[in-house]
Amino acid sequence: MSLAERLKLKARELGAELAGIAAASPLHESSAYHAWLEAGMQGTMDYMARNVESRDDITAWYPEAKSVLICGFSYADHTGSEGRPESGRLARYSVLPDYHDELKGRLKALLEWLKTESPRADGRVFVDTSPLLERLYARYAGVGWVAKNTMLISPKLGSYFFLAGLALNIELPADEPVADHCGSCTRCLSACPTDAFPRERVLDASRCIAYFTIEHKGPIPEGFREGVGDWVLGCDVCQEVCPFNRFARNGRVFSRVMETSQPLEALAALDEPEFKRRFGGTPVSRPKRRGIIRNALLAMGNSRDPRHRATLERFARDPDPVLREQAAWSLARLPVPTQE
Ligand code: B12
Ligand code: SF4
Ligand code: SF4
Repeated sequence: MSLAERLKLKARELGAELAGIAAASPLHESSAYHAWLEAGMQGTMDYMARNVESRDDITAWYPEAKSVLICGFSYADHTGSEGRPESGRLARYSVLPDYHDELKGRLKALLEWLKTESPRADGRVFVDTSPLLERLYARYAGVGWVAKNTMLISPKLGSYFFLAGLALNIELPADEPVADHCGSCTRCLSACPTDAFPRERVLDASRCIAYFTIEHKGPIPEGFREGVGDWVLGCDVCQEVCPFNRFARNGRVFSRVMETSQPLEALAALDEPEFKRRFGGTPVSRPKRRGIIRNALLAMGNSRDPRHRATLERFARDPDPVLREQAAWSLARLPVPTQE
């Protein structure tokens, strides 16, 4: 068996459902990324405009790179994420322990294994945060196709998987890219609650619920609040409607540590130590307690449930202007109380 085949096999042994190899060449689709930045679709995610030169050329990040191994790790969980009364929803990826450290550890172990198999081999691990267009390298590695909802979809596994990889200083044979299977389907484009796809394969992140609830620090712009619905962290709508997610399989690396449905009153009542205890070490901690409370107050308004009145009234007097304003907006959406 060739070194490339053994490497992919080892990746599977270490928990990856998918593994493929691409050449470490500059990407052909870089103009799409530059157009995206110029249109301001990154919103307040300023880091997306940094290290521009390496996102579409991995050799600017790791000059010795000759090939790129990309792995896909499933986080599917068939218990789903249906909304419940008085509750908000968390995206599927967020109810697990944070994937960055876990996958970094596995990819490091893979690199160590490779070094023993091929002593001149070396490389760098990347998981999400490195300035690389991971989905496009994954496309060239034959892991899946870049779909109309911009997700990388595997015909065998759907899209509920994380990407992680190795930039390698050795040349390995590249896999064949996977054909585009979206066909005439447009379900994801029409299902998006905030109309975040100006066209297929382009996501205006500054309109996406995942961006608002995770990355955006200030008040969520009024025009989008209704669309955010009951999402408290992230959003899975454009994946839930995708027919390829019927092929999703439960992953071997991650198991959920909490429910996707979380009572809104309990979220709003969290103090800092309790927030850390419940959500520390999971993606839910990313927007911090303040972000989660802002999102929970918004979901309360969208629920129009009068049982949230007392909490919203309390936050309408909060010293934090973002929480105060959000609570006032949500209060105005509750039914007017009837006089006894
Ligand atoms: C910034 C970011 C976000 C932003 C912006 C998302 C976006 N679509 O750009 C926000 C916060 C909104 C976000 C949301 C989510 N994210 Co995110 N995110 C990232 C991050 C860090 C960078 C993405 C990026 O570079 N965006 C810039 C745009 C321009 O790039 P792009 O979407 O890849 O777009 C390219 C294609 O559209 C392509 N293209 C355009 N037209 C055409 C035409 C053809 C024919 C082809 C082939 C290509 C093509 O060119 C573009 C640029 O080169 C990556 C990790 C990484 N380092 O890559 C994770 C990543 C993309 N996110 C991930 C996940 C899981 C999510 C969420 C599902 C989380 C959630 N449940 O809330 C959502 C999904 C939203 C969605 N539909 O994409 C995973 C996706 C795994 C997968 N199977 O695809 C990644 C890869 C993280 C990881 N390592 O696992 N995310
Ligand atoms: S994650 Fe949600 S808000 Fe973002 S593009 Fe997909 S459906 Fe739209
Ligand atoms: S819902 Fe349809 S168009 Fe959207 S990504 Fe899935 S197959 Fe492609």
